[in-house]
Amino acid sequence: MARAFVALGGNLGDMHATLRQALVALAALPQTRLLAHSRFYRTPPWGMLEQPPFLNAAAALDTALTPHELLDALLGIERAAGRVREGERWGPRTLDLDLLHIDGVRLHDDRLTLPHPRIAGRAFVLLPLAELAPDLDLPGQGQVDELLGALDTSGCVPEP
Ligand code: PH2
Ligand code: MG
Ligand code: MG
Repeated sequence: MARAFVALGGNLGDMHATLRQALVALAALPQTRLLAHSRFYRTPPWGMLEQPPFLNAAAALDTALTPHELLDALLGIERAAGRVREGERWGPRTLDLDLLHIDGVRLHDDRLTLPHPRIAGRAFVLLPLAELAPDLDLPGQGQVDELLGALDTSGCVPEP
């Protein structure tokens, strides 16, 4: 089993229902245990500004799936949530599941880079991740709570 961290996000449709359903789907993955999830945060759009606010969260898993098996499983959950892969990069989506990190794994190929290369600088990823693993060291980027400390998080609001 390896500890894995996944970012959840979406800004179309009923995002609360979509994120809750995604957590149920993560918990149901084979050879996998959902350990914890963060609160849900309403966050300002990053990258492409002219789109609705996002709902973001993070989850911690223990899994015996390989990194690519886990990636394929995440893509399957996105598709089941009605994700259509077209339109602009960083544009609106019903559900985005990004594999952030797997303990002990560094890899780079045409499908997957681990750790996810763009965690640093993204409050919408680091804020929920810091609830689960503030001390986590992301090889090549830094420690989660230190990366978060360098950012302005004032636009990110946890849902009650
Ligand atoms: N995802 C993106 C682009 N911009 N902004 C926020 N706030 N949250 C996201 O999850 C997000 C984004 C592409 O994956
Ligand atoms: Mg993403
Ligand atoms: Mg993605």
